[in-house]
Amino acid sequence: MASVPRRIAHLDMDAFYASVELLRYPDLRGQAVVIGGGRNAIPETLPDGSRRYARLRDYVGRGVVTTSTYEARALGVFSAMGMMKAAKLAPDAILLPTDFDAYRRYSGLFKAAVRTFTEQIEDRGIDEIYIDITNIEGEARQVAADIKAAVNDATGLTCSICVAPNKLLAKIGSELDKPNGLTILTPADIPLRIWPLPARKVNGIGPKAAEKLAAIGIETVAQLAEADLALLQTHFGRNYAAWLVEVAHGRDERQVVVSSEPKSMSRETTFERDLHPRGDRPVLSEQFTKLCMRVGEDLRRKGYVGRTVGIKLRFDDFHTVTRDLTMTAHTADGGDIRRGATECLKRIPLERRIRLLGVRVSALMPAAEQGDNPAPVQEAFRFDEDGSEDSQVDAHDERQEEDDRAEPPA
Ligand code: DCP
Ligand code: MG
Repeated sequence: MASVPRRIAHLDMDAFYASVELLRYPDLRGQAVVIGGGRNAIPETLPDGSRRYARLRDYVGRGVVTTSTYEARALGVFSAMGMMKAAKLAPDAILLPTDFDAYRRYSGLFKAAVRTFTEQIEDRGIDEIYIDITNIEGEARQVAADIKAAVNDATGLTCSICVAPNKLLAKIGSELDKPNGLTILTPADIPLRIWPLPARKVNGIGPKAAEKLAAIGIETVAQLAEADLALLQTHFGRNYAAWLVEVAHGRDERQVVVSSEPKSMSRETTFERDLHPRGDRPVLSEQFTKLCMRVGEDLRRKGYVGRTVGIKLRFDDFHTVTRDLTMTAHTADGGDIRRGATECLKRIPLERRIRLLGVRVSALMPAAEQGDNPAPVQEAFRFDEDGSEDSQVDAHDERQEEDDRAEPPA
């Protein structure tokens, strides 16, 4: 029984961080602009209202380019390039600082715009998603055009979309006509549009694999498609070799994995040795602060704020106690989290050595949906009272929320 062919779209925002900055500084449109400076790259507003921007040539330091406008790319300046090297190629390019909060906000806006079409969305990071548009009425080209228009209405930004039979081809395709691309790939397009590409354009063929392929004379996807399976197996093992052959023919059965909103984010630490609540106070205090700060970073990185703070303590007898506190406002600030967590801690009698300490923030919502709520204020932490003795304790963190960046081959 033949199933309906799938229509999978990959959407990737164009020069994302740079494009968000251009919304704020429209006078920079058409210019070579590089994102990646620190505070000293903040533009200065002059008395006449005009702005003075930092130039790449004046940059000193070890920073790297986060992204650049297409005008800067034309001069050879790309993501991850050292800023000093970039300055040699494009000394007149304008340098702006990064503002992750703004990028996260726009990320939330474009994703919300796509969600008005379908919930079948797989989040792949701040500026890209897969969308299963199989069940959306209309020609693929029209659906993609409608999505692009909705994204532009919501954000003022352009994106590139490819619609293909699977995720593999859609991902490769969204880069083919950047910026502002709208690409349709069918199986018939594979020889013409996919095979001429360098093998490393395939998501899952990293720099190392590309290098190994080159060493056996395989530079393009076409050459990979023609390669002898036995040869690939000797160099890459059975699984990866089989996967290479599949992708070279544009085959990929992976589903769009609809990302569910996380319910909570947490960090916890099991100590190398059980810690005494008073004798080891400085270490406990330090670890406690670290966990709170990390959870705050996790929340900010993923674009969430949370309202309920919880802690978990496991004692040396493995007895585990948790306490929760709901705060007056949502936050992603490590200091706020620590104040909330401190209140929780006060409600646990500390009579035994501590084996594990964990901090969790729940009742999450996307930071993009947060209004201008004031941050909650609470009191100080009781491990903090005094103590300067040092203690050799190595802790390891267990990330409970996993990154999903890599696309695992086969
Ligand atoms: N980014 C980063 N470090 C990198 C690459 C990218 O911090 N090495 C950030 C900045 C980008 C954003 O992630 O704006 C999205 O990455 P993309 O690879 O999609 O790059 P752009 O959106 O900037 O450009 P393109 O138009 O090629 O998609
Ligand atoms: Mg992009």
